[in-house]
Amino acid sequence: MKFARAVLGTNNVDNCARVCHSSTVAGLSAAFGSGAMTNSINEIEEADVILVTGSNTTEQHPMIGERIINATRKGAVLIVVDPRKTYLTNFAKIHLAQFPGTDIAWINGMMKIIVDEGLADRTFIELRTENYNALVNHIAKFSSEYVEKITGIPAKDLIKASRIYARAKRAMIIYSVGITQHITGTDNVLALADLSMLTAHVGYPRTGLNPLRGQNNVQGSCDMGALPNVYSGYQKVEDETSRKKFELAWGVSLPQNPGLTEIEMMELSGEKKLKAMYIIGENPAVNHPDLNMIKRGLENLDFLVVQDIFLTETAQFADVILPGASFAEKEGTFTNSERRVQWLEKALPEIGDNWPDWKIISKLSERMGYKMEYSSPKEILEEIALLTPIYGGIFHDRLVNNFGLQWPCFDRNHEGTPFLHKGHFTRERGHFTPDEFTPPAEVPDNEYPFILTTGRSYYHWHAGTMTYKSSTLERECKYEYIEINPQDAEKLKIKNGDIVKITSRRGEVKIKAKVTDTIKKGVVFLTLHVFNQTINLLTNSALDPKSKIPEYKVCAVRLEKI
Ligand SMILES: Nc1nc2c(c(=O)[nH]1)N[C@H]1C(S)=C(S)[C@@H](COP(=O)(O)OP(=O)(O)OC[C@H]3O[C@@H](n4cnc5c(=O)[nH]c(N)nc54)[C@H](O)[C@@H]3O)O[C@H]1N2
Ligand SMILES: Nc1nc2c(c(=O)[nH]1)N[C@H]1C(S)=C(S)[C@@H](COP(=O)(O)OP(=O)(O)OC[C@H]3O[C@@H](n4cnc5c(=O)[nH]c(N)nc54)[C@H](O)[C@@H]3O)O[C@H]1N2
Ligand SMILES: [Mo]
Repeated sequence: MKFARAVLGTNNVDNCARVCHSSTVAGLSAAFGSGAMTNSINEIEEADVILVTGSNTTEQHPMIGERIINATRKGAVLIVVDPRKTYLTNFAKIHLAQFPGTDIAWINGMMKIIVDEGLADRTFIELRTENYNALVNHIAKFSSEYVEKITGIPAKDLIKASRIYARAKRAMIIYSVGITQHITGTDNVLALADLSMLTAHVGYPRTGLNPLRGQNNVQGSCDMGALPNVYSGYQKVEDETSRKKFELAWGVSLPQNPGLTEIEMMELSGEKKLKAMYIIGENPAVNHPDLNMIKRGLENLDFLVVQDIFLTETAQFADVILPGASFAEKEGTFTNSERRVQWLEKALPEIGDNWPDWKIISKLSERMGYKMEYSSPKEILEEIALLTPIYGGIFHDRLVNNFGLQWPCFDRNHEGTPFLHKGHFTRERGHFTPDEFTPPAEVPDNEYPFILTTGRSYYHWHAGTMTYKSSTLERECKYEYIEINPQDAEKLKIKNGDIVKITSRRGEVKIKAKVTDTIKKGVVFLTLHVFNQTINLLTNSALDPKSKIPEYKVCAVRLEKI
């Protein structure tokens, strides 16, 4: 039953809840009481200032990237904080290039400048927040010079960016997994939340904190409780009233303690302490950190079920493979980054023996002795509305032939919510959380002198399970590269196109070099879609203790030309 709870109503179940934005859910929930994009996507074009950090928006969220560019054409000032010169930096007034893993330092530094220069919004702080004094005491040591030493961001640029952000009437922060995939992921998010509250840049239209979610239905998966500590709508497993409600509705008794996250499960399985796993719509054998550890975990299971639309690398470890139907072969809802629940019609008949995920799960449950008698996703949505206050007014007939509804949408008469925290936060007062700067789990040393940061490119999707099948994409992008700064390349005598061996404490990978000044000196960048190679042999599975997100964005490596 616990598993069924995790996937009810999600159309394309994915693990993104854990690997991309668990820190967002933990961080924003602690600060505001709700962990989601506070504004709507269309509001971006009307902002006065946009601060983008840890998001390569034009490549990874192109529709949103376009709106940011449109905003700058209408006069908005853009600030980009990213270790790489992303395409967006062409439109930015300021680009701050920090070392990966140093975000808390520059955010605390900005807050100190804002407080020292009297740019904090005292009325907002007084009326809507708590714990301000603790924050002010804590940030005192983050002088711009100290921050420059940690981050590599010139003090004068940080001061300039702080003034622009604080003085704006309507300022938005946009971030993605460059912020969350760190051992301090939750603290990074909390620091951004503090920055937005300090300047009253949250709780209004065109003004807020906006995590861009990854997979097409990751927001929906989180909303439906595909996290080990909550039921749908972020109702806590540990909260007795919530639990009793679900027990009553489902006629079973439910566990009182939160479950485990995926990396924790893999580690336990590696130690032979976990016996079976059921993996739906994800491919950990390629996409997850420290792959030798992950493979040990998969191999040591007594029983593994994989449910996917393709025969993945992970499926090679499976005892049973269940063929799911793709998005086009089924109907149901997707919830996007701006909390918008949209209905998708079925476009194709089911191919071969494929079944929609909800049907496979229901039938499996029945065979295991618990009847799940849903006739369609429409009916599942009715159960969601019944048990999930923020989805309380979301029904099939309200979603068809329109653009859907944005939660919270409490009842049938509720129109949905374009922006969050109007008048008050979900938790009444916004909570300032002083955050300590902690270096990444692995920092460069003599043996491994470079910081490796990983991410994606425009052309492919993670392991390429789906995109490697497209000849157009193959034509556009034949190779992936490791990006190296020209000064570093010169020292190592590496030229464009040379094959480079990259070694970390966990593994090695060989790949072509791209010498480019879009990357900061001392830092190298790899995408995770390298055909026939698994770059996650290199990455570190160190976890954020608060959200259990792995530190994909920083590990230490050595480079050799071969
Ligand atoms: N084409 C394509 N689009 C995708 C995907 C895909 O695979 N292909 N995947 C989807 C998914 S699941 C996700 S989660 C999103 C991710 O979307 P993004 O987060 O935009 O993608 P990434 O490339 O992982 O990293 C974003 C940026 O973080 C920067 N960065 C690296 N280290 C740090 C750091 O320490 N601090 C900060 N502030 N920034 C840092 C990188 O330089 C990069 O520009 O993309 C989604 N969209
Ligand atoms: N080094 C490094 N590693 C990373 C990251 C990084 O930045 N750096 N980012 C991490 C992030 S943010 C993410 S989200 C993960 C992505 O990791 P995964 O979620 O493992 O990535 P995908 O390759 O998108 O896998 C999705 C799987 O779902 C299947 N699928 C698609 N539609 C359906 C469906 O309707 N039903 C079923 N049953 N299956 C379906 C696809 O065939 C595919 O095998 O990678 C993480 N790994
Ligand atoms: Mo993601």
